[in-house]
Amino acid sequence: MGPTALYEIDVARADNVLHVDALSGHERPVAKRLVLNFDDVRRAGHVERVGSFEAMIFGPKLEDGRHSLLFVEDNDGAVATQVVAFAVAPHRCDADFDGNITRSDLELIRRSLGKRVGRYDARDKNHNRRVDWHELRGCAARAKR
Ligand SMILES: [Ca+2]
Ligand SMILES: [Ca+2]
Repeated sequence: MGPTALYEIDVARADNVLHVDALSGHERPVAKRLVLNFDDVRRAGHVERVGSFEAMIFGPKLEDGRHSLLFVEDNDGAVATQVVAFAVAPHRCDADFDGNITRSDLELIRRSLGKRVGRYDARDKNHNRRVDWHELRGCAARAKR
């Protein structure tokens, strides 16, 4: 059995082979990036064991602006059920946490002008824990048209 790991994939530049009868060998594969190796998490002492996780889900947003990400492993009849929680910091300006900076993020930032926010809040581009016009201008410059 290989390591238990979490990868980010990007299908944008990969070839769609859904309706291809046979592969030619020249297809462009999905881009894949290692995000988290659970063996590293275990070696660091954050979990006692790493089994096979059955579920992964985003949990509630944390007060500091990060999102909780939960991994759940059932007991397989032998060991205790395990839930492992991580805190995921969003990309700056990605206020709706969808992986892109668009008009909807700018609208969320605009509606938050003047608000105090948590340390990792995506709306706080300049890390001063307050949403202001600097965020709106800076994030607008990064937004997709
Ligand atoms: Ca977004
Ligand atoms: Ca700020």
